[in-house]
Amino acid sequence: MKSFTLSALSTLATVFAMGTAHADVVAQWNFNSAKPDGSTSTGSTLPSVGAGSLNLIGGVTSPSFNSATGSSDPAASDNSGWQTTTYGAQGSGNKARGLEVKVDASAFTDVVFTYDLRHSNTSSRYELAQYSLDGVNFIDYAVFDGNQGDTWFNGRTIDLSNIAGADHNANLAFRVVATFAPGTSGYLASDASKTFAGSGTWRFDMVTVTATPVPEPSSSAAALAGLAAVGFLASRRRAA
Ligand SMILES: [Ca+2]
Ligand SMILES: [Ca+2]
Repeated sequence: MKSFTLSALSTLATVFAMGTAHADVVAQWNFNSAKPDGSTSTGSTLPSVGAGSLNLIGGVTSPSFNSATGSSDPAASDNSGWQTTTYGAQGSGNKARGLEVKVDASAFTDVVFTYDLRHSNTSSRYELAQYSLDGVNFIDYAVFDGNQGDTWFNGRTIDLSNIAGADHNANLAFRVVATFAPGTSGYLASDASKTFAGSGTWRFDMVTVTATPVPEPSSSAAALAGLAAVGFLASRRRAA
């Protein structure tokens, strides 16, 4: 009986641990109309899940929503992406123009930012992903290569799970900005046969922040109380 009880306790503890280790969506933008309307040229920049802020920076504009067929969005129809343009002229605006996301992750650990991006043929081939722990100062994370025009690059990832200061952070921010070709002072076009143009477009979809929620004190207490009750019953059985 004792070994059975210990085994049961162990199983319960494992279930409890698994229950608190899953990743939640802190904020997500799928850019689709909140209510599908059969048109990919209409959509929304409000979070489709969770809460956070989404902005274009450095003078980038968004003239429209467009079809995001080819992104990782599971929507079977009415799948829109956020079309963005007005990037820097050749040789200007390096690392300054793109998209910015801010979230309150004070109740989370192991924060991961992901997005899908479709480069137009004349848009900047290189995208710099950055993060910020204070919402003001940005740190370069990685340069991603969009080396094909009119092609979706899905699941670009900034993983902050091993970054000191990223857990329980109320001022986390992420940026995806156009950057010069590495080691040069100019942009390259995504399609090697084309000339870069600031009027080229980047189309975003599935801009997502996931993280592991910190257990609520109440749910932890309830789980511990449950374990204590099992232990109490077991001890009664042993005593009987
Ligand atoms: Ca729509
Ligand atoms: Ca979409």
